[in-house]
Amino acid sequence: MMGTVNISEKTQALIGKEEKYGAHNYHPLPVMLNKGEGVYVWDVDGKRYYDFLSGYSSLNQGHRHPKVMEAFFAQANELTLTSRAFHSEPMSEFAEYITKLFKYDKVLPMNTGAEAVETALKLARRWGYNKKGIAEDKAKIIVCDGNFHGRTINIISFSNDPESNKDFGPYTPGYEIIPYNDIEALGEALQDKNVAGFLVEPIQGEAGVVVPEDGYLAKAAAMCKEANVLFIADEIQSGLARTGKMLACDHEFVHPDILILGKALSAGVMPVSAVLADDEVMLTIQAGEHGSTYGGNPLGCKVAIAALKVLVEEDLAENAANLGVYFRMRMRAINIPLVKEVRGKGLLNAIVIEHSNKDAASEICMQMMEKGLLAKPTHGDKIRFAPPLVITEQQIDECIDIITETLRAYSS
Ligand code: IF1
Repeated sequence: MMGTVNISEKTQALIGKEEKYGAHNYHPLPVMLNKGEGVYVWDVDGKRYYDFLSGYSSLNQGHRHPKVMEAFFAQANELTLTSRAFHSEPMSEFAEYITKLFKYDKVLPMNTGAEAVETALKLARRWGYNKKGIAEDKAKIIVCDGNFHGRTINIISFSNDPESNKDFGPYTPGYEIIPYNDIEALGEALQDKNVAGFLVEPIQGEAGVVVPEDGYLAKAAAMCKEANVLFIADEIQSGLARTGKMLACDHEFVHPDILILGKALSAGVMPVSAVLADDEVMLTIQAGEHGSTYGGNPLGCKVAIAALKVLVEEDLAENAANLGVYFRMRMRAINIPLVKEVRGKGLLNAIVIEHSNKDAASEICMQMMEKGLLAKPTHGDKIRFAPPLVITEQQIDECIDIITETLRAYSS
């Protein structure tokens, strides 16, 4: 059942303004925020909410983490952008810090996740031609159905979600879609000698937090090695402590040939993304062959160093692992038909809603909003729960009570 959600005059007026002057490429919850701190956000009427979306896993360190903000303001007062036409001290520091942390020879910094994915695909193709000897323009990249890697025309060319790619054609060639979590299908696809890379999300976020079976990533990585194909991990959403390890690949001791990071790499402060690889791959791109105006800017580099240090020093992966087990246990204990499945790893979780009303997940999110918790449905019947990783047990208990109360009320 749908209770009426009361929206203040102030919020309505501001929503009206955004609708009038802003593109309609999103359908946000009817909440108007103007402050964030830690696990909380506040609306224009001063109401406090738990943020259970975390900017789609960009705010792993929480809103405005003090150490990240300190780094931001300190650098903002010195130098924000040089372009890569000139060296900058923060870029040198960032390059050393992140490559040593993730054990790669080099990093190529970009801004958005999609730009980093595009960079990884260009590197894979370059490596395919220059190192593997694939004939010009014949390189193929294998991807999985249900993938989400960004919104550029090239990336949506290999999406199988009509919402992402309908009426944006013609599409870029050179991609093959195989079923996710299907090692036989990967084995088949790897027979093709023109395959340069396999691009995969260790856990599919947008598809509704789809966790592959144990061993899938390790087997896939081994098969790629055997077939002389680059294993490319898109850890933009699953990485950076979100799933209970620094990288989701760490759960299976997989070291990707190309690692793609974004989102929480800058703790929700500004766009910073990065591609990491060893020299054999990374040096197939030489001076003037790729870049970006803001890629590797001094401000983003200092923010990213601080953001990564927070993850390490506060051991947020450990907190995500422990509270994730607790969260899924409590969710499963609700045990009502409305909740068909509870799935996830660390603090990247989702429930699958089973109800005759197709808007049930949305209505449940509206009612959780009323009770002070913000979450969004994904792909209709799933609700993703991804709080900042700094959340405490006491806070998550309060959130579980809100979720449980809402689900039980909706069920009755
Ligand atoms: C939207 C989804 C999540 C990502 C992975 C690359 C990117 C993303 C695994 C691109 C971005 C964002 C984009 C945002 C909503 C959100 C999202 F619903 F779109 F799919 F999280 F699941 N790889 N995901 O999750 O990074 O260019 O956005 O920085 O476009 O609506 P970006």
